[in-house]
Amino acid sequence: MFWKRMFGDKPAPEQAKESGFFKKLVSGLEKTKQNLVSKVEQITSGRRVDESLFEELEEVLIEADCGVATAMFLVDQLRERAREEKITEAEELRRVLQEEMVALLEKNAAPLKTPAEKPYVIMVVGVNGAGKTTTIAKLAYRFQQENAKVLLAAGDTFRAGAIEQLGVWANRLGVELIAHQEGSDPAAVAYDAINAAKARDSDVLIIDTAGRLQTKVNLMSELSKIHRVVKRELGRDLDEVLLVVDATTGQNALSQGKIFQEAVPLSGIALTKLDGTAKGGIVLALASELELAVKLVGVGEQYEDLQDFDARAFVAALFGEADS
Ligand SMILES: Nc1nc2c(ncn2[C@@H]2O[C@H](COP(=O)(O)OP(=O)(O)O)[C@@H](O)[C@H]2O)c(=O)[nH]1
Ligand SMILES: [Mg+2]
Repeated sequence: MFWKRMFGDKPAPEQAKESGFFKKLVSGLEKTKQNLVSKVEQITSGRRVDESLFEELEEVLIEADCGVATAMFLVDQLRERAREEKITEAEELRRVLQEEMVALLEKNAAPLKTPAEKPYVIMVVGVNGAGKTTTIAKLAYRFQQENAKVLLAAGDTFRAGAIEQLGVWANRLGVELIAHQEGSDPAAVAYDAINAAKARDSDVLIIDTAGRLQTKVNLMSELSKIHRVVKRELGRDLDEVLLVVDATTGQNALSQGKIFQEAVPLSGIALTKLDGTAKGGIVLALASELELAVKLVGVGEQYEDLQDFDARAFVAALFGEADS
C-alpha cells in the first residue's frame, strides 16, 4: 500500500536533527529565535527567580506572537514548576520553558490521518496567499513519491489564474486535475472530482478552495457546501480538512482559524512560510488556542519543503540545540 512508508513511525528528534529538514528549520527559525529565545536568554542570565522575571518572560512570549492566553498559560506553568522544583536560578527556567512548550504542542498533536480507504480525501482551506496551492503541490509530490495515484481538484474557481496555477503544478507533477471554468460552482468541481477519483481508482484526492475573506459569508457557505457534497458523495467523513496558515501573519492567524472552524470541521493545520519569519511563536498560539494539531510545516517553496510537524524537533530547532 502506498502509505506504508509515509505513515510509518514519525522520525525521532535525533533522526530529524540529522536531516536536511532540521537544518532548514533551524535556519528558517533564526529570526524567531532572535525574537524569542535570545530575549529569554537575556532576561534569565545570572539572575534569581522572582515575580518580575515571570512578568518579563510573559511579555517576551507575547511579543513573539505566542498569543496572550498561551503566554499566560506557559508562564503559570513555569511559576508552578519553579515552586515545586524549588528552582532559584533563572537560567534553569530555560529548560523548563522548552519542556512546557513541547508539552503544550504535544497536547493537541497528531500526524496526518492514516489512509484506510480509497480515495484518501484532503480538503484544503485558508485565506488567499496562505500557501494552499503550493502546499497541495507539495503534498501531491509526497504522495507520488509513495507511488500513490493522485487527483487534484481546482476548487478555487473565484480568482483569475488560480485554476491555471494548480494546472501548472499538476502538469509538472504529472498528476490528473479536475477543473471547470473560472466562476463556476466549486461544489460541482468537488462533486466531479470525487466521482472521477472513484472511477479512476485514485488513491488520493486533494481539493483546493478559494480564500477571499472579504466576502466572508459567501466563502464560508461555499466551503460548507463543498464539504457537505464531498462527504455525501464519499459516503463517509473526509480524511483531512486542513487549514493552511501563513506563519508570517502573526496573531491574525488565530482569528482566521476561528472563522474557518465555524464553516468546516478542521482536522489540522499546515503552517507555511516558517522559513524566515520572526513570528514562529504563532505555532504555540495556534495549537493551544484553536486546539488543533499543527500537522505540517512549510519551510520553503520547493516540493520537499513540507514536513510533518514534530514538537520536539521544533522546540529543539528554536532553542538551537543542534549547535551543541
Ligand atoms: N517561503 C515560503 N513561501 C511559501 C511557502 N508556501 C507557500 N509559499 C509562497 O506563498 C505564495 C502564495 O502561495 P499560494 O500557494 O499561491 O497560496 P494560496 O493563495 O493559498 O493558494 C507563493 O508565492 C508561494 O510560493 C513556504 O513554506 N515558504
Ligand atoms: Mg491558490
